[in-house]
Amino acid sequence: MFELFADSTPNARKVSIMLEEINEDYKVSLIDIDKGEQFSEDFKKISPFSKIPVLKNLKTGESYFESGAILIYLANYSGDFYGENKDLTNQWLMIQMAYVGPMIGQHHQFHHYHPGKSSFGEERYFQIAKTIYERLDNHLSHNEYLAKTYSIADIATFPWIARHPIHDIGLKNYSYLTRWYNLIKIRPAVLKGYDLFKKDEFPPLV
Ligand SMILES: N[C@@H](CCC(=O)N[C@@H](CS)C(=O)NCC(=O)O)C(=O)O
Repeated sequence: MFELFADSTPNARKVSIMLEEINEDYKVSLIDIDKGEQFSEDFKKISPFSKIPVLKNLKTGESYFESGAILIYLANYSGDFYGENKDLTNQWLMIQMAYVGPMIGQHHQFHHYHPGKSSFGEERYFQIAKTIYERLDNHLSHNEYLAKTYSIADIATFPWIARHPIHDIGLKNYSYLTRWYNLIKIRPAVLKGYDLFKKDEFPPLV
């Protein structure tokens, strides 16, 4: 049994999707980041940088921060979804953690949440997000999944691409990335994990 400290964000959905994929029981505790709940002293004890998600193993009392580290922990814990080749999975997981998430996150800030503040920021991160779509599309033109078989690398990347309506890049123009997105979007565990607060939230259609 696990407790997931989360809000409705892509980084949190990585973990709820993985927990559904490995069929683990979990409860979700809301840390409302719009209200600044991530900065409470109690939460800082389990999340030194005041970030969600955090996962707590209620049997051992151990807690884990950083979504990529949590996915690796759960893959090792369950013996599943590390893919056929761990080294390859790690590479695609790390590019998500170090680049895809942070860059698309900046694109969300400049393009969607705070437009008009910086044309430099808007243009820079729009171009970077577009390049990410192009590179993923190219890789997926000759690979079914990011690391050959469905793995934590796909689970980490999917919730970021699922925010495609606010990216305004046009996911439908990237046919291989769309094929991959649609393949993952219909997995029962993905549908359940995506709706982590049971508010009838679905991955958006392309
Ligand atoms: N690298 C971290 C990033 C976590 C992260 O940025 N979480 C965001 C929500 S998706 C957050 O907690 N934002 C609140 C804040 O920055 O104050 C991870 O993947 O776990």
